[in-house]
Amino acid sequence: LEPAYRFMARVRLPGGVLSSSQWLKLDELAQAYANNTLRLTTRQTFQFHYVHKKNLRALMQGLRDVLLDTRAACGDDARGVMCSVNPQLSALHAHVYALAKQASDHAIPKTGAYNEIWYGEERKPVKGPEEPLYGRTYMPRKFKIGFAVPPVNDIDVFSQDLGFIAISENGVLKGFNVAIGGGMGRTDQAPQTYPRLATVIGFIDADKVIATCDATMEVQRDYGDRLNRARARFKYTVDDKGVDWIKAEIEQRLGFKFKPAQPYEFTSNGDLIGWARGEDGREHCTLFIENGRVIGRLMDGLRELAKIHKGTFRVTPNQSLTISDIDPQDRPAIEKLIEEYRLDALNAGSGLRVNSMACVALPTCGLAMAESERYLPTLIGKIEAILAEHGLTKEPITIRMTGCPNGCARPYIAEIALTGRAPGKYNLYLGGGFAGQRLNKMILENVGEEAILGQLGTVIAHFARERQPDEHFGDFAIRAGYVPEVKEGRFFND
Ligand code: SRM
Ligand code: SF4
Repeated sequence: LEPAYRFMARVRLPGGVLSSSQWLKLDELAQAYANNTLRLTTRQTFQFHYVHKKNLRALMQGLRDVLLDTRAACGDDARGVMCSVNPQLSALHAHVYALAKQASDHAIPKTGAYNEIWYGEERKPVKGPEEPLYGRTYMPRKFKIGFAVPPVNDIDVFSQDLGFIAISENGVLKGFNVAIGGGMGRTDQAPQTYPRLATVIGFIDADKVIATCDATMEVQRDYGDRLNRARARFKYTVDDKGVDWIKAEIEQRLGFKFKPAQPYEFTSNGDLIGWARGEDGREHCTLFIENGRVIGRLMDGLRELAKIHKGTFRVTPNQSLTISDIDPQDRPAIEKLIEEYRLDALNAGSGLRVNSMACVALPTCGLAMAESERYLPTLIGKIEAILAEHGLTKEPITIRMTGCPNGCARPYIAEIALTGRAPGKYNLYLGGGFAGQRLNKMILENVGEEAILGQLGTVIAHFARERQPDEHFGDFAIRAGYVPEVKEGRFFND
């Protein structure tokens, strides 16, 4: 007899793209082996919760039936590769997504151990090194790669260890600006840990993506801190060694130099909610799924939708879902189900709610110190009342909450952020960039709801009175002097 161990399982799903049959299988597995919900994550994939140890193998084998697995979804390796969801740019998106998928397939560990453990396969003889990139010791820590397609920075490219910013001309991909050393995680009371936005170091042609992944990961593999896990992420290697040194080391391994970075512009890091038509005439509908929780009516409706939908689904980097690639003649049937199950009930929510994200936190996350997913919707309701008083209900403002400082909902780039310190207590941050281009800064430490609403009430009233045309809330918080601008991650705790 042993304790009834229960697990979280995270699927690997590059770019968040899946088919209807995959959706139906995930739904079936959630009912059979998890807690009857699916959780869309901030890195465009699915998590199952409360999977009993005795059911883990069956879950993994069920995933295999639809060509899915959980390889490298966790661990000291290249994690789930992200890719912008921008249905309006069909051809460009398809090209960038194909590269993201290729990068994911290339960068995951090659070990046969996964198949032996989960599928019961016999060990196969391996010619040459089993892990050409990872060797016997893997990476010092997790390593995150993402592809953004401007003008939408939905993947928060500056939070990735290695980010690729697509540069295109007339809808045709030219190549990528490369950004290195982003990351969110920090620890309270440990100023040597901090969030950092990735630095753009140059431009590469599209056919150099895989080589750039290899060279950059090798540099982190060889120089990352293997003694102190709290400082083992690439962002600290970049700051400790210096951007120029790291760039030169990557170039040396690549055998060529980066070209100068090309101009680009990001206008938001949110999702394009609602219906959109791609340049190829196909339709896409993005549903705002609050904090990624697919449960009850939503789960039932999406199951029925997957039974008739011939295109794909795309999990967005903001924990929402796009029903993609709909033939215009199939749109009425999809609309009927959306209406019947009220799948888009929250699409018309306030500008704050549709730009919100919360990590899982309690009750399943062992690192949580405060509520997040289960509390943010209520807190938003209270902030919405303040916004309504000032006629700001539709104002798009990003708000993100996490149950601890690890930053799973990428809080340190939100215009308003809360990270948990203890039950009911949070740090409050203001001043992040609306397009994910600037870190925020703590304004209140370890406070409860009353203090949070009091502070936000003051800033929102001031914003309503004195904002400049088109000025975003985060920009205003800095201009009005509530928080100083954080220009570099290493100054985040100053
Ligand atoms: Fe995360 C650990 C959930 C995205 C930074 N994260 C965890 C664990 C596995 C807790 C644990 O280690 O015991 C959480 C599981 C909770 C649960 O009950 O399900 C967890 N992280 C999540 C998800 C599900 C949040 C969500 O609500 O969507 C996201 C799953 C992503 C995925 O599909 O792969 C998730 N985690 C992130 C992100 C955002 C991102 O990658 O874009 C970050 C910040 C970016 C970064 O890595 O810098 C993030 N998670 C962390 C960290 C801090 C890492 C660090 O450098 O300090 C930890 C703790 C750790 O690794 O030691 C962590
Ligand atoms: Fe858990 Fe903290 Fe990540 Fe939230 S931010 S899921 S509380 S590790």
